[in-house]
Amino acid sequence: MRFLGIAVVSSAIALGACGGGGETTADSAAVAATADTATTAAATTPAATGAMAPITGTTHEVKMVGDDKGYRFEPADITVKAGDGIKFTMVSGGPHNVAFDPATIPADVKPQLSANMPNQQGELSSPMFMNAGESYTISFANVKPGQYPYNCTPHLAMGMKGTITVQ
Ligand SMILES: [Cu+2]
Repeated sequence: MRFLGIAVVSSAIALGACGGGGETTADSAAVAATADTATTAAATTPAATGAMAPITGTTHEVKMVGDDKGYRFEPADITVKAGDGIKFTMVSGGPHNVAFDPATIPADVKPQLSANMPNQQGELSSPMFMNAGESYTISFANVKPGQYPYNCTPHLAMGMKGTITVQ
């Protein structure tokens, strides 16, 4: 168990260093973790989020709406720049969520996107939101440029979906 613990700590630090753009190698991070054990990890690594990359740019807003015109994200299609985030706010007609179909997300994008989605209820799926005013923010920091389709699981069949383009 002792060896397992050290391995987890050092990989978390190595990922953090990559996310920050640092040049720290996995080897030197492992040495640092071994030398200074758990205190370093506790001070620098958020619990259970691993390599989550915080928003450094603009936070865009998308509404989750269900009314007599149908179920939708407003706007459904949105373009963000590197470091931006999107705040999804529940307006009406829930439950709504924000879900990416894992089959549509490239393998080299999944780990960072997943790390940037707190409280997932399934792979790349946010919790359900029932009450107006609830919101869920996803950082797209360190998510590779590309087009990522997403949807609301309960209303997918009703066309509640969109595309997030990361530049
Ligand atoms: Cu919905």
